[in-house]
Amino acid sequence: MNRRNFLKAAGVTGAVLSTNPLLAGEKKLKSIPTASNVGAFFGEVDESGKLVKITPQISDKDPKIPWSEAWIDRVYNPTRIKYPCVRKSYLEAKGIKANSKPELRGKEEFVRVSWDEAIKLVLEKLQSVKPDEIYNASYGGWGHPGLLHNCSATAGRFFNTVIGGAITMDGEHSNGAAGKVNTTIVGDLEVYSLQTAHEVILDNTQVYVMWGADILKCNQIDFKVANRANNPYYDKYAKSKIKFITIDPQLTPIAKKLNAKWIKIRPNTDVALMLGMMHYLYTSNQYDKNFIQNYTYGFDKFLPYLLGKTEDKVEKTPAWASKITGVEESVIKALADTFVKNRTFLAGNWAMQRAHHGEQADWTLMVLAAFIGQIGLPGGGFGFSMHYSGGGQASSGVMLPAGLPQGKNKVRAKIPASRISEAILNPGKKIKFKGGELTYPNVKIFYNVGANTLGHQPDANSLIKALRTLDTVIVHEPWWTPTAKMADIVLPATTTLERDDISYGGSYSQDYVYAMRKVIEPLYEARDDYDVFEEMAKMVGVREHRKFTGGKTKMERIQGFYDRSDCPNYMSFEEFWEKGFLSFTPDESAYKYVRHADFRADPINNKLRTETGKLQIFSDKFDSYKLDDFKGHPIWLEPDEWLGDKEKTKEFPFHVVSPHPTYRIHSQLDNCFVRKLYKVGNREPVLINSNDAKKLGIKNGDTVEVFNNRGSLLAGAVVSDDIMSGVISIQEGVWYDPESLDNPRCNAGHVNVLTNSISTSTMAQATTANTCLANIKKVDVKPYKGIKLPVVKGA
Ligand SMILES: Nc1nc2c(c(=O)[nH]1)N[C@H]1C(S)=C(S)[C@@H](COP(=O)(O)OP(=O)(O)OC[C@H]3O[C@@H](n4cnc5c(=O)[nH]c(N)nc54)[C@H](O)[C@@H]3O)O[C@H]1N2
Ligand SMILES: Nc1nc2c(c(=O)[nH]1)N[C@H]1C(S)=C(S)[C@@H](COP(=O)(O)OP(=O)(O)OC[C@H]3O[C@@H](n4cnc5c(=O)[nH]c(N)nc54)[C@H](O)[C@@H]3O)O[C@H]1N2
Ligand SMILES: [Mo]
Repeated sequence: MNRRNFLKAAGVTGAVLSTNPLLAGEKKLKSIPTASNVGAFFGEVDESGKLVKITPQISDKDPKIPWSEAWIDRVYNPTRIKYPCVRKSYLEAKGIKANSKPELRGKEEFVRVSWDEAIKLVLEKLQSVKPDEIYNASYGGWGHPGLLHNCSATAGRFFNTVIGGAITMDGEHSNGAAGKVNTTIVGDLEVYSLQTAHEVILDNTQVYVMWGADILKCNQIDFKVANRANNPYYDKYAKSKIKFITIDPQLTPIAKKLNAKWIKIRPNTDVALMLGMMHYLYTSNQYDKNFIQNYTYGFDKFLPYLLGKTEDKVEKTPAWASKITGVEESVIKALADTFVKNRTFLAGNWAMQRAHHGEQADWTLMVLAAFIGQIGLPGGGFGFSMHYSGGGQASSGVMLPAGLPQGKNKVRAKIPASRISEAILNPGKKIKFKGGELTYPNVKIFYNVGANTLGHQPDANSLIKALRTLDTVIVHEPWWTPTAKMADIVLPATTTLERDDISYGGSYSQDYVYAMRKVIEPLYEARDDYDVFEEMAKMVGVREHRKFTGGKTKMERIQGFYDRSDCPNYMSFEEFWEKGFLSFTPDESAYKYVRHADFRADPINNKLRTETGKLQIFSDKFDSYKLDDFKGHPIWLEPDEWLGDKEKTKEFPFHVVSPHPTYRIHSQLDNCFVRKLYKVGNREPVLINSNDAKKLGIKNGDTVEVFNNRGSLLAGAVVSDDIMSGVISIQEGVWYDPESLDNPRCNAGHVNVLTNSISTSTMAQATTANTCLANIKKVDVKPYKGIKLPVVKGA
């Protein structure tokens, strides 16, 4: 088959099939290789074209949890959006705000409309406003890891090439605080950088500190295609002589597996703990003077602060740190002794910077690592991504294309991740940001593709309030998520199994390219986001259509991505597409990679990309911003809500942490059978310490209400000794489900009805989901039947 014919065959019918040897006996099933952010697998399809079985590919190193298998339930799920829908009043008012009753968003029924009608309505609306009045709420890329159909890429490309741009988010939820400061401090984001290889850790590390880093749970999925190849390493870790320490308000399963010593820390107080350790290392003369002198800048400007010789006159002693953190003074000293006397690796998490003053967390940890002096030594120093997308795996170093280019956005206005609700409610308001100023734009249209904004945004009730003031809310979604329910116009999207794409994985190992082949035909009236955007581009004009497609078909794009990959084991695209993947082995040297080894070996020629070429304990640039809540060197600042606040804890005595879910990607998979593995009475579990539970008369399995001034939720109690007293933990990502139209209490346990929408500081303006106090009590309520679907008239 020549290339052109092949493209035709694959594009039109998706009919090139391969045989999976594992299924030799089951002749009737067609086996189609594909991949997703929860793993690579073969979709087994019966004669009627129905997906009936999932067989993991060999690259999936731990298919125990039914991550991939869940796709069957997910694609055929009753929560699928079947048709384009428009909110009733919006349709009747033809989208005119004065009559469309925006306050009824999320409360009113929908009406089924044709695709032609829906697309016309969307496009007319977009053309009735200016690009800088449209907020493109497509976020990140957790919806879909394909290079073509990535939701933010398709949406971004549409707005930039066809509409004249749109307002976007500045920063991100994952690393919003660190992301704005780490480059100035060490010349690199660090949070996404290549990590010291597992082999180096196993051979050299004596003490491994999981500084809130959940290296097991968070590594089960991948921003690209998950391989779970970290899991076998953890078996080796468990058998090794490495001494593990976990600093976390809760004892994670991986900490248990690695027999880690558990340091129970009050949430949001890590910076104080680090300062206490540094004070001790300095006064006991154990800090690494050589390292400080040769590899860092600004020690002399930081020291007076550490020793209490600046304005605050507070010496940051271990005793001082103990009062703040709840960690005993002797333990703080012992930890610091252990760190300097052994080859110690500090694995930092991201959750501690997703908190008030989160900018300080990574910075202080890096300065502590500098005091210890092992940065750049095999198995020493720090890493901020050992828990993410397979961090620690050797990298093939193969260059893989970035995906569909978005083009240039002519709209310059952006909204920091934490400020979305406030910005919608206060157009024109000025705030401080990154040392400068930012003016909120005037958002009229909220356009959401591939994000569950009502899921991910802290203080959900303030977001709901804001959304109910807008002119128009448009959502593309495969499923009736809480965000889709809040829309005026809902467009049903295909899932990854209903279209062709290409991706690679894992994010760090970069050792596989995957054909993400279409396994089944689109269900109901679902369309690819790409096709919807292309259709609108066509309606705008020939030029715009050409700009959007670049003159290429989808299949040509996919092959183009493949051809641009710099693959050592290159095979023809046809062969690759048939086989489903292409793999390459990293070089020997990749297994020996030590982060910052180059800098350590030669700090002059391999200087860091910072103001001074060194690690900035002090930054003159930051200092020049003259901010109250962010200074030239790391500092301890009390969080807005924390267990050390005597006043606020009277009413709300528990600190709520909201970690990432064990069996979901955020809100994804909340609608499938996997929920049976962990829900309590059909609701999200809340982890509570056994002594706390006893005092409150709460037993395992009880339904409880968790509440504060921002909102309340119902959850199922899990009484445990794996969480410290005073802290409760509810995973993020539950599908928000208000008890009734007039009662916003969340029946399903969505933690963001409780969380805080204040920002980290006037520097990064990042989100602070982990800075949250609440109270908890046992309640007697009706059983929860599960997600309610909206009424769709005419369906
Ligand atoms: N309390 C609290 N809140 C948090 C966090 C926390 O730690 N605590 N963490 C934050 C972080 S770090 C993140 S990254 C965010 C994540 O926030 P999101 O990225 O918004 O989370 P997801 O639930 O993964 O949302 C992806 C959405 O894309 C949809 N989707 C999948 N495929 C397609 C497709 O092909 N087309 C379309 N149109 N849609 C598709 C899915 O159904 C899903 O609704 O949450 C943040 N929120
Ligand atoms: N299974 C799964 N894995 C994921 C994701 C998912 O949704 N599901 N999401 C991915 C994404 S988008 C991201 S951003 C990363 C998130 O990576 P992280 O933000 O690092 O992960 P979290 O699960 O939020 O938190 C990890 C641990 O931090 C602890 N913690 C909370 N507050 C504090 C604190 O103040 N101090 C200390 N020391 N510890 C604290 C929590 O108790 C938890 O055990 O995970 C990625 N991996
Ligand atoms: Mo994230």
